[in-house]
Amino acid sequence: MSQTLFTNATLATLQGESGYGLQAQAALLVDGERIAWLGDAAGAPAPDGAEVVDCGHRLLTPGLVDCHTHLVYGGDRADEFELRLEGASYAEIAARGGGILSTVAATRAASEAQLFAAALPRIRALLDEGVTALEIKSGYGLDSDSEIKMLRVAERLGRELGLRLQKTFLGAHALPPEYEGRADDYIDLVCDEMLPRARAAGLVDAVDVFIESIAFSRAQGERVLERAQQLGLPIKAHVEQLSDLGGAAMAAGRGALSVDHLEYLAAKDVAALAASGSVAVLLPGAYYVLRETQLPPIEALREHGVPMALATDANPGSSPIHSLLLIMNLACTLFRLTPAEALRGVTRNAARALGMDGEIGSLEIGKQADLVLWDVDRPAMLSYRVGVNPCAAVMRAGAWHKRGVLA
Ligand code: DI6
Ligand code: FE
Repeated sequence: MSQTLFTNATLATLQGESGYGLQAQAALLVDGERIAWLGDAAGAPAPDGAEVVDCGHRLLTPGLVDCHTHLVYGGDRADEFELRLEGASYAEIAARGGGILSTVAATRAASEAQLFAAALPRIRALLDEGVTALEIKSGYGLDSDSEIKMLRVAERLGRELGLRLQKTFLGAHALPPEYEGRADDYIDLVCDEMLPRARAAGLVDAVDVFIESIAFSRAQGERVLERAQQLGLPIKAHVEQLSDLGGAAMAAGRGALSVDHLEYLAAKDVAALAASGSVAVLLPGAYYVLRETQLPPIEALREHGVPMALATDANPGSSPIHSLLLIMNLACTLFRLTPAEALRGVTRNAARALGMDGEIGSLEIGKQADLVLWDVDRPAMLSYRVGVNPCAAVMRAGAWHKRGVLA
């Protein structure tokens, strides 16, 4: 088994409950797929045959985790972007059959090969900035075959790129046109046919729902989550993005891995989140693109100790963003997260939002060796700049995927 010793590194371990878990003049040993040792460089083991990498005081962090994406879809929504600039709102466009539904039409029409080819450059953009694990949702198919098609594409992306990937079934993302006026019937279809079929095909790692005025009610969302739990699947939910329907407290009360968006989360529900252990996944990209002005209750989340994660929400409508570094900057600039909270949000807490924190998300002995070496000397540099990619080298499960400055 191959061994790699990183020496002369500045580690952001993300150990502990807050901060970076910084260790200067440190070393880290990878043995096979795992982290075998880390600590003061002076005391580092020097196994025979290990490749030694002198990091030159650069920053070494866990691989980044993008815990909420809609990366697989057909078409694009550049035209809608123009319409919004002419004054139409996201909700108006959705009500006219545009928005999510235009992506549904394009996704249904696309072949698996076309969806795969379209998703590849998007996912590559993420990987190029140090993402080593991610989540991909369905939700633009809205019938059994098309949802399964999307999930198969996600599965193939993970397999061919050698990524740790969570496939999330989001059949209840929007009401398909053929069910207009019959939302409860569609929820029956999701619960009785779509979800069980996708699961039987081995394509579902978690289940999500969109609880919102332009999507499904809290009661409808809860039916889907209940069914998911009957099938033994972890749950999560899009909640309180455009209005407060009380979805976060409901989903958290059922033990959701995460509740996502949260701009309209009521102060009274923050305590419920804290008690549940669900991760609050913040999506500042959608907030930015939609020019939202209602801020999520960051201070209350912080005070109650609710773990906050960040994700791209990469999707063709509300967040055509494929840069987790930009998301970190937006979270600091728009949501006033600290750079330490931002880094924790795309590593440790994002891993927790996927239920994978036992394996990835921090630099700890025994965890999978998903590592990024950055061409910077301090972690705040990652959130501070926009448009420079300092990702110098990436290791996933002990194997090199990018060598940059080390080539
Ligand atoms: N909230 C979002 O921000 C995305 N989905 C969701 O439930 C938007 C999806 C889209 O506009 O295509
Ligand atoms: Fe989303």
